[in-house]
Amino acid sequence: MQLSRSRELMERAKRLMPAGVNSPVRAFQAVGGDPVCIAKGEGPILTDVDGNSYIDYVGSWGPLILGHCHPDVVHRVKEAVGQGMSFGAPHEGELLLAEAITQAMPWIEMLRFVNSGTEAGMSAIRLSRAATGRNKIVKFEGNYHGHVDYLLVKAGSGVATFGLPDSSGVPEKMAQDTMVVPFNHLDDLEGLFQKHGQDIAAVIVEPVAGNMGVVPPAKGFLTGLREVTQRHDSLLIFDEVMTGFRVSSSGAAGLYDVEPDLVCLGKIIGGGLPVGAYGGRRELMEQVAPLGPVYQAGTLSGNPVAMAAGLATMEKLTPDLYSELEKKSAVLEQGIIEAVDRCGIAGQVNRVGSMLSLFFCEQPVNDSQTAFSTDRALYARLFHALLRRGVYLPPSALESWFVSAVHSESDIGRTLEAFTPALEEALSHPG
Ligand code: HOZ
Repeated sequence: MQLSRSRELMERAKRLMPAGVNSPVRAFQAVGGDPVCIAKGEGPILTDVDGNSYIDYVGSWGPLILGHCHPDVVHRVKEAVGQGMSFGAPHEGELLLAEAITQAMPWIEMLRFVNSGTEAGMSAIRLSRAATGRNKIVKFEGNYHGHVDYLLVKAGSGVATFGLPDSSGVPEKMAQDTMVVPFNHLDDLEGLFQKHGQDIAAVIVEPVAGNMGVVPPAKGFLTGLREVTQRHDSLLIFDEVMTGFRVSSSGAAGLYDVEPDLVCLGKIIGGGLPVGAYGGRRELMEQVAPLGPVYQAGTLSGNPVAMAAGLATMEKLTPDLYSELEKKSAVLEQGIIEAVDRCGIAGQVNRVGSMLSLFFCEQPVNDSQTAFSTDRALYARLFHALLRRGVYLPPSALESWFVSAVHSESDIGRTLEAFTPALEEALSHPG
């Protein structure tokens, strides 16, 4: 495999950007080696600057449910660019996307567009504190809600990948109102509420955890969260940045039939361009400036090009698309389970719709403790063995894989053909 151009570009990039990247997990440190530098994406395929092609299961970390460069999305983006890159003023595109989102998720009566999932989480927390007059928030171990100071506590994604329990540079004071409990352990949450219930503004959760690998909610966990928060007049915030329009046409809230008070969105609603949103019940959202006292703003918020990409993507999300995604993701899951069995090792595939991940361990993975104690070195070797065979997985065992609508049967078939030899290779060169 020729990677000389990738290596040359990464060497130059490392002098100018930390590890040569603009988001930590991309640096491949969790799997070793240097990242491949991407030249283009088309459908389910990524091509690097040396001309190597890969079947892509990262999908830009979730937004690309329609694959790379879907012609209709590209067309609408081009059209929007021709009308102006940014207005800093209201325009029809943001209204149309807001209508599409609120129709699909009726528990979002009003919303505000922002530019990233981090901003969405940060703003939803601010609003929950203002609305309840309380300061404390509860998050779950291994859940990731962006890189705002007080949410970088026992977080997932890169924070977990690099074993940083809390980020340096976050003053203790900033995190003192953040309380953390294990994901899927309702009893611990109950205990916390017994003690601090009257001080807790909100519980924020990834309803399907996707930043410690994929960890589905245990039966009754989400309804339990709803019940406990309601009983204590605290708010329930679903961080659906990853799951929104991914696990179903109405996200995890729709899939599990639990209505949160506030929802954070991102990824798919921007169709591959930078967009986030937070929204929920009208009386809560009416507290956001300028209607209410909760300040939050952004020069590029509701950007017309990003709104066009998001809307073009949303328009393609039909029931058929979700049932096709489910079918192919199930085939992929089954094929991986068979490959793992064939190799005589222990592995678990966790999957919700088109989000999945593979953990090398004996026991079911249902919280951060089980997710963090799997054989990540084996995952790293499998990652490289598959990369050499033209399959691009997330470069960390603690991230979700994403199947897109344009992965064909043959893409899934080629992936599975590569899987057993790749796993055998990974197992034959331990350490
Ligand atoms: N934290 C993101 C995935 N969980 C990674 C984003 C990126 O590296 O682009």
